[in-house]
Parts: sequence; C-alpha cells; structure tokens
Amino acid sequence: MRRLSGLAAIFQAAKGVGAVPARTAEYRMVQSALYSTGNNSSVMSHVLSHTKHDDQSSRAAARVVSGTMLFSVAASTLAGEAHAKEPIPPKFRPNDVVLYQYEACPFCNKVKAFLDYYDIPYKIVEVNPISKNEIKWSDYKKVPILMVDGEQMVDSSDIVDKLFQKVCPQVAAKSTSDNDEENKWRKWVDNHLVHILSPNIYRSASEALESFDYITTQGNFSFYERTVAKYAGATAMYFVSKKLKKKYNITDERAALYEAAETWVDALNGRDFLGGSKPNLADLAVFGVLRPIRNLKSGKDMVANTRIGDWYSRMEGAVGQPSKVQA
Ligand SMILES: N[C@@H](CCC(=O)N[C@@H](CS)C(=O)NCC(=O)O)C(=O)O
Repeated sequence: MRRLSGLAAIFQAAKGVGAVPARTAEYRMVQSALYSTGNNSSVMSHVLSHTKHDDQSSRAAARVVSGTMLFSVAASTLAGEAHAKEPIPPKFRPNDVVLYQYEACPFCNKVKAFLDYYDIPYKIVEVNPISKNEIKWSDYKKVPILMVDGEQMVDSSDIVDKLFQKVCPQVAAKSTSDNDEENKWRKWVDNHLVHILSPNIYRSASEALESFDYITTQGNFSFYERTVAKYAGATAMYFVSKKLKKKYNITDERAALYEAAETWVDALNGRDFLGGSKPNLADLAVFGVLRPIRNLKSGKDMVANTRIGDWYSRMEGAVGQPSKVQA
C-alpha cells in the first residue's frame, strides 16, 4: 500500500505537468521501473488500467526506465586496456548474434560479459518491458534471449553454458574439481549476489535519483520524458527496494554488499581470478552483474570499503570493450 500511495502521489504531481499522451508515458515509465522486482503484478495491473495510448514517446520513455533496475554504466566502466582477452576459436565464428535485453538486467549483463570477453560481435535489441513487442515471436517471455545464427538460447546460465561449449568444446567436456568451484560461485551470483544490488542502488532518495539520472541521460528523449522518468522512477524504486530488502532478509544493504564483495575476494584465495591466471565463468558472472553498478555510489563505496577493487580492475582489463556492433 505504501508503494501505491507513493506512486499515486507521483501520478498526481505529474498530471499537472503534461498532456494526455505524456501522462500515459508516466504510467508506463513507473511500471517499467518495477519490471524486474518479481512483485509487481498488482502495480502492473493498476498502471495498465490507466494506460490507453501506445504513443511513440511513451515507448521511448519506458525503454529509458526499463534499463534502470540496475542501470548500466557499462560504457563508463570499460576504460581498462584489453589484455588477456580470449580470441574466438576458428571453429566458432557465428555470423549473426543478437541479444534481446533490458540494458540494466543483471542476467543480460552476465551474457554480455561473456560475449565481450570472447570477442564475439553481437547486436542488441532493447526490449520494451511493457509491450515486449520485440520478443513477441518467442514463447519465452523473459530476457535475455540470444539468437545465434537463428538458434534461440534462453536463460543466462544456459546461454553461457551453450556458448562455452561452442567456444571451448574440450574444456567444456571435462568435469574437474575446478568445475565444482566455478559452478558453486555461478550459483552464488544468481541466488545471492543479484538480490543485494537493487536495495543498494535505490537505498536512499539521492542514490535512487543518481541511478535514474544516469540512465535517463542515455538515448534520445525529450526533457519532459527524462524528468518524469527520473523522479517517478526513482521514487517508485526507492519503495520497491525496501520491499526487496525485506523479501531477502537484508537488514543493512551496504553491509550485505560489502560482505558479498569480501566473500568473493576470500574465494579468490590469492589468485588473480577464480579461474587462476584467466577468468572463468564465475569471474565473468560476478563481473557482469557488478558492472552496471560500479560507477554508482554503491559501487564506489563497495570498492572503497572492501578488497574487491584489484580483482575488478583486472576483470575490466581482461573483458575489455564491448564487442557489440550496430544493429
Ligand atoms: N533465470 C533467468 C532470469 C531472467 C529474468 O528474470 N529476467 C528478467 C529481467 S532482469 C525478466 O525478463 N523478467 C520478466 C519481465 O520483465 O517481465 C536468467 O538467468 O536469464
């Protein structure tokens, strides 16, 4: 109820500012900001019941906010020199790789970290989280979806497994004790680490605004859309993050983030990467989900207050620039 009252206040405030199509955009933007909470059905239906128009601006605005759950600052965190990059083996040279994604989705960012590390060129299709028009052709209703030369792959961990089998078939076929360790930490990312992120990036009003401020600078949006996205989205996500905190039994979100970072450094046990001298799939998973928050206050605090910074810098160097190509 608290969340709905918060949203209602935003709607009321926004009503006084814009014309009808823009008002529709407000509902959609807030809705899309809630998309990945897993708890949003009541808010979704409330919002949808107010949504009549499907104008261009609302879709554009929705897309802006859709990336904001864990909004991506990937571009700005990719300053590192690319060394230790894995070349694509000659056997696996796909012609056409397309990633259907939400820009800030941690699962999508895991897949991107893999593609970037292995220098596999890919195109991105940003999915509208409300209409999902871009993935209407698929029975699978979540992102990421990866199309590799016409073959559909879904679920980030399955996608990474399938790609790894193509990229490194010999290594993928072997089952060693190293795999057990790698798998354990990949599961830790999905079951623990991802749940700590939203409560941190929307922890306070100023941090929620910081997150939305950055994402709304991406793309080509009107001043009005950007302003509504920033304030409505930040307010909504502030309340949603409190709910997530409760759901995952997090008492102090920063302490939980620091603890996770320290736990990861302990797991490295003095090695450059969990994989030894090169990143393995667990390194890529941890890096992928942290990359969107690295330049936010929470990411900076994490690096300042834990020992994760050195590993993170090594990963930036190893993963390098995105190998994404123009769609
Ligand atoms: N286990 C899946 C989880 C994917 C997932 O939950 N994706 C979210 C976005 S972060 C999603 O698409 N949710 C459904 C929706 O937005 O309607 C994976 O690893 O790919």
